[in-house]
Amino acid sequence: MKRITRFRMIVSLVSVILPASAVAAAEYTIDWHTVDGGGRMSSTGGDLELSGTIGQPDAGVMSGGDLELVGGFWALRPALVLVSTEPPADGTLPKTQNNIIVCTFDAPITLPSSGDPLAITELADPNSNVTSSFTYSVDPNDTGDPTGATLKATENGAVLPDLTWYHVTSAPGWTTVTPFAFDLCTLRGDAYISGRVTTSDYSMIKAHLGERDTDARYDLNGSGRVTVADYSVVKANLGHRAPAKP
Ligand SMILES: [Ca+2]
Repeated sequence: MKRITRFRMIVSLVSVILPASAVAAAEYTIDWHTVDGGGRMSSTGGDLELSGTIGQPDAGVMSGGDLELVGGFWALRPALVLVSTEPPADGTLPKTQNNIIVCTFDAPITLPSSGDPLAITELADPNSNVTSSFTYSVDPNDTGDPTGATLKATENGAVLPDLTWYHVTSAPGWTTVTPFAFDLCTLRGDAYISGRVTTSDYSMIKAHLGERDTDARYDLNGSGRVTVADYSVVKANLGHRAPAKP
């Protein structure tokens, strides 16, 4: 009797495994696998400690190309981490309209299913809110990042007053990223991120005259193209400095 039962079990297992192998061979292959009996510590007593979870199969995140597998009872998808911003923290937004904020993460991002990914307020007035004054997009191309790990926030026209500090944070609803915060100041004409508008900002424009790039920092009037008209933004704001942070 026992032999028959065991035989039936083997037949059942083979019948489950074969179709799966056929499917895997069609498009994907699994080069190796393990079935582990435990992992993760959880129990201690005196000098003894027991680490174990029954049926814990390979906790962790595995990835290859565009595919990712999160396995095991204990596995959690690690929150993405902000790697850099453009402008950098405490940098300046130089345009008269359509300023751009770019946030680059350590892996491809997914925007929240509802609501904006960032929350933006005036630094001096936490109750203010200009979040909806920006359009947010995952930006796989404009910044030259093919992985989709960048968020681009584009000011909708001319909204932000000049010489004003803003506080930028991840929105509470954007739970797939590690919370972050940084500050920026509007300073029209500061093509060089020097914190002051000087004649050297002219040369930045001159070096890029004629380029069409909506993200360009030296497109100071936010027209989408660098032209001699951008000189006038420098001229109109010469000598301006970013004010001290509130
Ligand atoms: Ca322009």
